[in-house]
Amino acid sequence: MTPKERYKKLKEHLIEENPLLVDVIEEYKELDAVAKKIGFLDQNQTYTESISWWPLISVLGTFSAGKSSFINEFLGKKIQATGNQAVDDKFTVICYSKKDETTTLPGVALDADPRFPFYNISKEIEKIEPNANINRYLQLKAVHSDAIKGKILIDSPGFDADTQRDATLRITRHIIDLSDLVLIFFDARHPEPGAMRDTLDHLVEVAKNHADSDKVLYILNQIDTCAKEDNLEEIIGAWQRALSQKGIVSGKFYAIYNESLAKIEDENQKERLKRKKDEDLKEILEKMEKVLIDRAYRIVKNVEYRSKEILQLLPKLKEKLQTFKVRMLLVDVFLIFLIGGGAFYLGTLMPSYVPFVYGAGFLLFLGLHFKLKSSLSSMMAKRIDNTYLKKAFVKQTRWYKPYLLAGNVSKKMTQKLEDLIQASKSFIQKLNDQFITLHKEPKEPLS
Ligand SMILES: Nc1nc2c(ncn2[C@@H]2O[C@H](COP(=O)(O)OP(=O)(O)OP(=O)(O)O)[C@@H](O)[C@H]2O)c(=O)[nH]1
Ligand SMILES: [Mg+2]
Repeated sequence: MTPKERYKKLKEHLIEENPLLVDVIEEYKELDAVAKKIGFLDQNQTYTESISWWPLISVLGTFSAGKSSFINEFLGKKIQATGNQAVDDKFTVICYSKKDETTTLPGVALDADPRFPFYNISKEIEKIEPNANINRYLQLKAVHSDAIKGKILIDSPGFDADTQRDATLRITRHIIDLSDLVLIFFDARHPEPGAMRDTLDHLVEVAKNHADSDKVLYILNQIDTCAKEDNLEEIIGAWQRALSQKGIVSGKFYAIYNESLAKIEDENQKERLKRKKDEDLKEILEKMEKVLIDRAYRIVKNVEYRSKEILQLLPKLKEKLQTFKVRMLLVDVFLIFLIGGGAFYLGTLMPSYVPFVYGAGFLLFLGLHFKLKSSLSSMMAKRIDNTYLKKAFVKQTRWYKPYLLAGNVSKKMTQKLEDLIQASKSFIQKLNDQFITLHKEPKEPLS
């Protein structure tokens, strides 16, 4: 996808799902233009690719824990099959669609959509299974539901047998890395460690070691099943102990159930369980909403971050180019003396060939000049660690570019970057205003 196509597609999706961010695309375009001019980006690159625009919420956990039922409830539509045996054998990526009917697409469709941070998922799968078919592991569902606007949800196959494929684990790991929020579901019918087979251990291990472990929520589902024996506290206790044995001591623990699937006969139990569930579910849903806001801030702040990064790299680039200039000047002076001297000497020996000798000398000079220029450029580039800096240095020292002009970054460009930083700051202000109004407490109804 070319940057132009990407801007266009992003814009189309944002207009539908998150219109607040539409204007940020213009800032990214300007940023891209400056970065391309200096050489920090190639023509086919764009900073819009350096961040994911849709927050990703993944739902993982043991099989039959109620992951798909939770998602259906959240969407207000039954789009995922549910049942008491292992139902899902694929990861389902769920996104918004303005069309009424739900469309299911094969996993490869993810590559063509700028909403997904999955560009490399096929590569990730190919690492383990060279001829793997991505469609075997991933599918995409586009659903018409306001709840999913601006977000991406992933439903996953339940962790069960030890036969779990390596690829599934790899994808899970990749998904945890990419996710803004991870919900790990457990089943109150089997909360004890025995239910956490090897693979689940692995899942918990990955989530636990994640630098950003705040994003993982541990959810004990189907607590309505505790009503019969009235043992909610006991079950929650056993579950938390099992998790703490795995080294998870902090983190967020929730206990919920799906109201439309539960049958609780005892009214007292019903009230008590519902109170617990309502409280916890509210918090989970708030967290799912908050990732949308956090993403918006990150996307806007990224413009500021990238602009500052470029401003910081510019003096370093100039310094490198200055060194390059001085060395090339020395090379040229040396070549002129050597070749000029030689030509002068030959000219005195063969006066009738003077124009020819000087012509040949000039060509020789040009040849050596360009050869040495590219050698010096690649030699110096090799010693530059920062990839952006390296790229810009190589671009500015190409053989055909007049080296005496290299590094002349116009005041206009630095000004543009300063402007972008300011624009990003006022955009943040705009977000603040927006979300403060959204979060305002409703006024007391007049009685
Ligand atoms: N009583 C009760 N049953 C539930 C609840 N949530 C889900 N179920 C039932 O539990 C079974 C499994 O639910 P699913 O939503 O298919 O579970 P899953 O985690 O998606 O399962 P896999 O995709 O197979 O891993 C279904 O029969 C649901 O109807 C709940 O909170 N309470
Ligand atoms: Mg399922």
